[in-house]
Amino acid sequence: MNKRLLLLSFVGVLAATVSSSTAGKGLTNWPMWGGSPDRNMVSDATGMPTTWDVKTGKNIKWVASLGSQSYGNPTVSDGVVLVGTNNEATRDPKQPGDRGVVMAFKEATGEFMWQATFEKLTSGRANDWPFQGIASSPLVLDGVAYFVSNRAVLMAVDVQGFQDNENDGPFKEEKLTGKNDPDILWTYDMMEEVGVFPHNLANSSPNYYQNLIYLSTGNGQDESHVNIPSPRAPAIIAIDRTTGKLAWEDASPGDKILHGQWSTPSVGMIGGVMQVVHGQGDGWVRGYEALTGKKLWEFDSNPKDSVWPKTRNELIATPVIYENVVYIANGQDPEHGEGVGHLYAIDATKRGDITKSGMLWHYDKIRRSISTASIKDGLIYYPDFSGFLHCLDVKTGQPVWTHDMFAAMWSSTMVMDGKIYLGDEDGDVVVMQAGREKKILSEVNMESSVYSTAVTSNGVMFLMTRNQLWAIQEGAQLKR
Ligand SMILES: [Ca+2]
Ligand SMILES: [Ca+2]
Repeated sequence: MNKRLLLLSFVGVLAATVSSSTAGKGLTNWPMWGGSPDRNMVSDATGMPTTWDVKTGKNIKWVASLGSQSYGNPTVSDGVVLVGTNNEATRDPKQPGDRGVVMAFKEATGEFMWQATFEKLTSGRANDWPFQGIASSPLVLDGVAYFVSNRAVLMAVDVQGFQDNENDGPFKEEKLTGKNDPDILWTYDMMEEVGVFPHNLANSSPNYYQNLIYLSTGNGQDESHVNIPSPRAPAIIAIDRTTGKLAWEDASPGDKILHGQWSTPSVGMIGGVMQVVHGQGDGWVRGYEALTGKKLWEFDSNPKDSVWPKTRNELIATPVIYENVVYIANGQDPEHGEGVGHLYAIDATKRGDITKSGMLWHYDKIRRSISTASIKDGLIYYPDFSGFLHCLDVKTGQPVWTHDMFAAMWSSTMVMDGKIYLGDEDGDVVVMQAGREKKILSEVNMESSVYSTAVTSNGVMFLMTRNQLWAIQEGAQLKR
């Protein structure tokens, strides 16, 4: 390749990276958690329905059955929808019992394509909690799906499985090679390779920049909730997606991990530097130079006088990167219930300990939150675990309005088509008008808890409940 071509292809890489996070998001695919590396929960899709009905099938295109608990948010790419669930809707009697499962469906019809199932770790619930399935939302890049199994293994699999009639490599030793089985390319076992001790479940949704895949490891305490078996194991790793080898790692939380590590990394250009931003188990948010892993800054999300677990929180939400600023709220494992929370805007162009110097604003009227922000037209929308949706001015952090859903929220808003979509534990999905004026357009009950966030592709909204995957489209009619 001559120099000019090399330069052109480099510009091409930059252009692709920029376009993935700006115009056209959610129009023809939704290839990762958040739809783009910055994880901002917005879509450019238009013509989205304001209402639909799961009983009559109005505005429903198709529905697919999942296991009994589904936490791996849908991603859509290459005509395939991928979700993480458990094995309670056993599709293959030869793969019985409690397992983590990634299922693949045809985007157009909902027809089941293939599944990857994983037995539970023999070390038990300290590392791999029963019936939680797979809580990683797959990343699809160049026809390859990357996700973290319940066994804390990063999997690289062919998004078309064996339905392309080809066993793709380098890995070709699959025991199951039927048309409904997964075609594995390579794997990376975080427990074996870097000594990670996942607390309850490794759940990271992979992110990327150029050739690197970024993951939270899930390293944490053992069942005593005092001891940290692997304090030197990394909190975050980067894996080269061509070789499947470790590129860099960082273990900054060390023995200060409060509990587990379930936040997932974001990637974006901040102050001219491509950064990976990660909420870690000691309650600090950290930023790294994407290609080298060099730590650039760190920010403590807890007041200095806070005490775990009453007032000191961990970070489960995903940071959102928007115009050089990082937005994230802290919170706790849903099992810990409700409590005080904190939402921040962090100037990530600063360096070192930026807890003071990088704090643009701090909003302390939010409760514990595990949700991720939507930022659109000067406003930030942020749900909390106590059931409130907060709308703030994104520049000042001043509250604009709040809305009470009267049920716990695990999921995040999706802002698109001038509307806000948000589901709760009671199965209610509210559709509100986006903007400074608070207005409810409709509320739909899904007859099952909504723990996931709506995503879009090709004019269709995909919404997962605890046990079903719904394809929702204006004008569609499901025959029941
Ligand atoms: Ca294949
Ligand atoms: Ca293979």
